Amino acid sequence: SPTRTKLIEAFSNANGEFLSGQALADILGCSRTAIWKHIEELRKEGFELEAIRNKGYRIINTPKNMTENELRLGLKTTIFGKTIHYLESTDSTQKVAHRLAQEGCPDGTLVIAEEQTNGRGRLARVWHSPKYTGIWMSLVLRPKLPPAKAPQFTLIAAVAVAQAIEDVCKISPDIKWPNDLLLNGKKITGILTELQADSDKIDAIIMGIGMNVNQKEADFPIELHDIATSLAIETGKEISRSNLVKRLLENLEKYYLIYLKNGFAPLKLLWESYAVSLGKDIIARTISGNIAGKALGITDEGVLKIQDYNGQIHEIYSADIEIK
Ligand code: BTX
Repeated sequence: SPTRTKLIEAFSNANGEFLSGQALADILGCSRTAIWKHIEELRKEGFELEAIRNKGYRIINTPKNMTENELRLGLKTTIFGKTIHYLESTDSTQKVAHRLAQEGCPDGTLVIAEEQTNGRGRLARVWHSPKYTGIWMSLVLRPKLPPAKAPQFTLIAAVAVAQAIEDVCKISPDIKWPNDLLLNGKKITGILTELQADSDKIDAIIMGIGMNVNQKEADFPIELHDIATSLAIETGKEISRSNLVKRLLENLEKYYLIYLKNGFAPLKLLWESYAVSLGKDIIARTISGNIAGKALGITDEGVLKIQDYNGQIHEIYSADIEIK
C-alpha cells in the first residue's frame, strides 16, 4: 500500500534512529492508531521493531526472507526499483516484465520472484530457480536508444552484479563474455537481455538477472554440479538476498546513468578489469558455427573480437565461450 511504502521510506530516512508516533502520523497523514496497525503488519512480515515510550519506534531487525518492504528499506535509488512487483512464485520474471512493459510500466520497474517454475536462459534453455535461495529478477528499462545498443546492457549488468557481489560478499567474480559471472570457474550469475523495439528505437529492455545466493550443493540438479555454484557455497556464509538486490539496483542505476551521459567507453574499461577470457585462446560456439582463436577484446559496441589461427578477425555478437 502507498502508506506502507511511505512508512518504509520514513524508517529509511531515520537510519536506525527512533521515529515518534506523532512524527510518523504527520508524515503519513494518518492517526497514531493507523500507524500502529501498519507497524503490526510489518512485524507480522518478519520485521523486528522496538517501541519506547516518549521516543517512538525503530526497526532493529529485518525479515529473514526477502519482502517487498525490506527491498525498499534503505534503497538509495531514484529510478530503479521504485516500482516493485514482488511475487512468491511465477513461471518467469522475464515473461511478467515483458507484459508490464507492453502495458507501459515506468523505467526502472523491478519484477522479482522467490521462485521461478519456468526460468529461462538464452535460446530457450532452462534456468534453475529454486524457492527462497536466489535472486530471480527482471528490470524494465526505457532508454531512448537504437536497438543495436542493447547488447551493451548485458555488459553493464555484469559489471553492476560483480560490484554488488564484491560489496556484500567481499569476493570478486570473473566476467565471462557475454553474460556469465563465475566464481572459481563455476557460474554464479546469468544475465538475459531482451528487447521490445521497432527498427530504429528501443521501447523497452527487459534485463533478466539470475543469481545463485544461498543454495547448498544438494539444491542444484546433478547436471549443474560441475558448472554452477552459489555465493553461500563459495563464502561459507548465508548471504542477505535483499541487501544484494539493493546494492545491485544502486550499482545498476549508477552505471546506467553514466552510460546514458557518457556512452559505453568508461564502462568498457571497468568491464575489462573483470573479464577472464581476454587474451586467451577460446572457442566461441555460435548458432552459425564454432570459431577458435584468441580473444582480442571487445569493441566500443560490446562486440567480442576473435582472431582465428589464420589471422582473420571475427566480430561475435553472441556465443557460448569455452576458455582453453
Ligand atoms: P544461458 O543460456 O547463458 O545459460 C543457461 C545455462 O546455464 C543452462 O543451459 C544450464 O546449463 C545453466 N544453468 C541453469 N540454471 C543455472 C543456475 N541456477 N546456475 C548456474 N547455471 C545454470 C543465462 O542463460 C541467463 C539466465 C537468466 C536467468 C534470469 S532469472 C530472472 C529472469 N527470468 C528468467 O526466466 N530468466 C532471467
